[in-house]
Amino acid sequence: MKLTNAEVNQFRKIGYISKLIFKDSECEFYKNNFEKVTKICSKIPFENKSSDRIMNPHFFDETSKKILLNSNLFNYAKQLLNCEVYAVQTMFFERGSEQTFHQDDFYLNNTIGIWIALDDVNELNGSICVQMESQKYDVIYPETIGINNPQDLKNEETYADIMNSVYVHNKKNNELKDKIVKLKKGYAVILDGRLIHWGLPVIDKEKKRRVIVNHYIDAKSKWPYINWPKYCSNGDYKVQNNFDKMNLHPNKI
Ligand SMILES: O=C(O)CCC(=O)C(=O)O
Repeated sequence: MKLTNAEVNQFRKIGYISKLIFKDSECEFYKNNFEKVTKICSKIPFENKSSDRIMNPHFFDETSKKILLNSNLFNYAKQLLNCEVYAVQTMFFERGSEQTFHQDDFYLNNTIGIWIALDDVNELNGSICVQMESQKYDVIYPETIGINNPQDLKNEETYADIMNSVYVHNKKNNELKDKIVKLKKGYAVILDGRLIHWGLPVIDKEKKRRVIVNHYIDAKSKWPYINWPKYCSNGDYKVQNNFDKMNLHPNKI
């Protein structure tokens, strides 16, 4: 399947689109799967676990890999980046992350993110928010601010401060507006890697909001991570050094 011209134009204009990806029954199937994945992850001593998400479940979970390699999603990324792509990252969130302002291109060079809601998402359970059209203005790359390894979490505070100023500048000087992402389950937002977005506060802490995020990059993107595989659409992968399926955030460069 391909995106329509109207969808592509909308994406170019505001930096994102929403799109139906999964039927209700598929959402239920995936939620069950990720309940199992979460249990596995809590019991097994994976390296580099994150506290607010499961990083790269496709390393060990076949269902996550199938979602990453879903041909429609691959094709959307190809169409929007207008080049050959690799699938590189999956993330599973059980709850909102409340992550600060960021652009995914900081972490993954020239990327498309596909953020898929398995539950209805809104302000209550901590959806994300986007700054519309911010993909047309300043983009902060690691090299712009002298950061060698963007995946090294010790740089997060410096990066968050800088992104805060970019967001405020865009709002004041370019009059950019925020948009809260509210989706019915099964829908996704497809995000330009340069679009500023963030995790909203979770108002109802009891409420889960299960979300899967896939990332695709331009096949010519910089890729300094020597132990992190890049997947082709047929499931073959390339890795420079060694793919260790137990290391969920292989950030060595
Ligand atoms: O879902 C979230 O809370 C944050 C996810 C996000 O911003 C991202 O995937 O880049």
